[in-house]
Amino acid sequence: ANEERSFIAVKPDGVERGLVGEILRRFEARGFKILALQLVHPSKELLGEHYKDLAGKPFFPKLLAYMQSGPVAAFVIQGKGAVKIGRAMLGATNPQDSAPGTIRADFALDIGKNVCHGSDSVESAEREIALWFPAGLKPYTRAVDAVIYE
Ligand code: DAT
Ligand code: MG
Repeated sequence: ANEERSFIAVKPDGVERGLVGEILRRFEARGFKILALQLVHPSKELLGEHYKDLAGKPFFPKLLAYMQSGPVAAFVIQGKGAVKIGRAMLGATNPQDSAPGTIRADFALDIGKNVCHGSDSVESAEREIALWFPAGLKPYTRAVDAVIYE
C-alpha cells in the first residue's frame, strides 16, 4: 500500500524557469521516495503515446509542440496515495482554477503552460512509467520510511 507509484514530470516551461528543484522538493518534503529521475527530450512518438487519449483534441498539436520545446524533467514518486496526492499537489489542469498552495496555482497562469504533469490513475501511472523509463526502475529501501509511516 505504501508502494504506489506515480509518474510526475516538470514540463519544458518549468525546466526553463528553474522550477525542477522546487517541485521535486515538495514531493520529497511530503515524504515520497524518488524512484527515478531523468531529463528527457521526448520524441513525438513518445508524446503521442503519452497523450494518446487527447489525440483528437484541437489543442493536441500545440500540446506536442510545447512538450518538445525543451527538456522534460521526468520522475517517479513512490509512497502511500502517490497518484491521488500527486494530482492534488499539482492542482487543477487550468491554473486559473488551481487551489492556492498547489504547484500550478503557485507557478502558472495558463492551461497551455501549466508547468507539470501527474498520472491520473494507478493504471495510467504504470503505463506512463513504462513509457518514460523503458529500462525499468530499481527499488531501494529507505530507513526514513519507518519515521514517515505508522
Ligand atoms: P492533466 O495534465 O491535468 O492530466 P489532461 O490530461 O486533461 O490534464 O490534459 C493534458 C494537458 O493538455 C494539460 O496539462 C494541458 C493541456 N490541455 C488540456 N486541456 C486543454 C485545453 N482545453 N486547452 C489547451 N491545453 C489543454
Ligand atoms: Mg492527464
